[in-house]
Amino acid sequence: MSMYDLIIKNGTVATASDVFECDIAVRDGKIVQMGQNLVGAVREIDAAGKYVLPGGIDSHVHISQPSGEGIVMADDFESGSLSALFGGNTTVMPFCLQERGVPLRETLKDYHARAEGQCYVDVSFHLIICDPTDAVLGQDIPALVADGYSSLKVFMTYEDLRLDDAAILKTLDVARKTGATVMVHCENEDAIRFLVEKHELAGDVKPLAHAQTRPVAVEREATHRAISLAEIVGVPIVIVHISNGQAMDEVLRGRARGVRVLGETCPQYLMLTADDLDGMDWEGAKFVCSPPPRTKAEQQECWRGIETGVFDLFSSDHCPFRYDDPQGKLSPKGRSSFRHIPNGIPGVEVRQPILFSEGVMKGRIDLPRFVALTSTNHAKTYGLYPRKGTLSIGADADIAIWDPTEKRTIRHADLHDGSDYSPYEGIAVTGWPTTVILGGKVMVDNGKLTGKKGDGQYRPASTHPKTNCK
Ligand code: DUC
Ligand code: ZN
Ligand code: ZN
Repeated sequence: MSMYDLIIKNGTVATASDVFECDIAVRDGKIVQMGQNLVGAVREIDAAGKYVLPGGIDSHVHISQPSGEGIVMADDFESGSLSALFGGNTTVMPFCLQERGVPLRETLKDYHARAEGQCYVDVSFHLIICDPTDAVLGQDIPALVADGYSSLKVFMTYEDLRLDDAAILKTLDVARKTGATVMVHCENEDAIRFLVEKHELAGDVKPLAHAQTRPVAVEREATHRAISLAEIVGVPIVIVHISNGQAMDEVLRGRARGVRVLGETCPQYLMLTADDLDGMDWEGAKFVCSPPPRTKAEQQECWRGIETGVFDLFSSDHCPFRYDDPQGKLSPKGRSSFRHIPNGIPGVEVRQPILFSEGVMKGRIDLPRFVALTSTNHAKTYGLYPRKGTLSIGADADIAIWDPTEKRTIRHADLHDGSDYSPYEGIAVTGWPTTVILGGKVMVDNGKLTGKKGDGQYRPASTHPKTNCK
């Protein structure tokens, strides 16, 4: 009888701290041995010439989320998680959007029902809090945090989602008491509305106006305010999808004052610019997301943040809509003004290949930093570590085997999400996760799907440890 279910041999293994040559043995879904010349498995994978990394954790994805009248998100849990898997991920963290007047637990039940039996990767949920009533703050959130929903997202923009400062303070205070982690979308809604009205009055309704009405100052001011509110309450905070150097500077200033601020950025802020929103006809709608992509100079700033540690997290903010679809970017209302174009772009499958190619292969970051930014820090920040996010004895055998020589040009036709385009179409990358293992099961074997939907499981998140990411 074999001692192990699987041994991955001869690979170069990387964690967030080290790179070393070793074999990894797996039994009953867990890593049970790491060492030289391991033998005795039902199956062996020869990873010579490959990198063996923790499976990616994308802690910022939107799947099957209600998106406004007549608009339908392009991914359900089946397509969204399949796309994540082919991009080398083994866990995703989508959002459960609170509905006004509906108990959070009821809404969560709906999301679980939609995810159950459909997923190709493991799933853990964040809660979007848009109506923090006394009952929600006093009873629902504490009970849900204890049950494994330990991260909350709040918005400073979007008319129907935004919280005012008083509500943000109260939500942060509940997080302080319960050990929950709060993610904040930082854009000043009043400033945006002021600018939107001006553009519409002038008849300027094209997609590019989306970027012009959400300038850097809108994000910088809100970032400063969110960090100040966290400082006042005395609680850590995650600033999500940071797009520019001035918002990064607010993160650094907060840290210098002793506030525990984590920063996240996304591929769109490294690879796209506002000019992409200025496409012919309405093509610019394909790039409408918030905060918007900025300038080449701001891309360089974001690279600085990747390289120097301003950013702890690199997530996709995968929020897919179809382009050529009346329920997507080209809805009748979306065609009437930039203001109605659904915000969000797909990216869960290309997040890691883009950072690997542009970051590791071009020498901007090393492999441990890549692993930290794409996996380990997500697990640490959101209560999944050390079960997930690393390669160590006792951890889930969630592993991505990367071929650093694989060259691909990103084409939506080759991707697995439910959208009909990729904002990254035509970008050439070197390196791809060709084999992906979830809980010891080979889900993608040399580029071929071998797992099935339902192999991915729900994983509750804890509030501890709140380990420092860097
Ligand atoms: N902005 C968000 O706040 N969420 C999803 C997508 C986007 O562009
Ligand atoms: Zn957001
Ligand atoms: Zn988002």
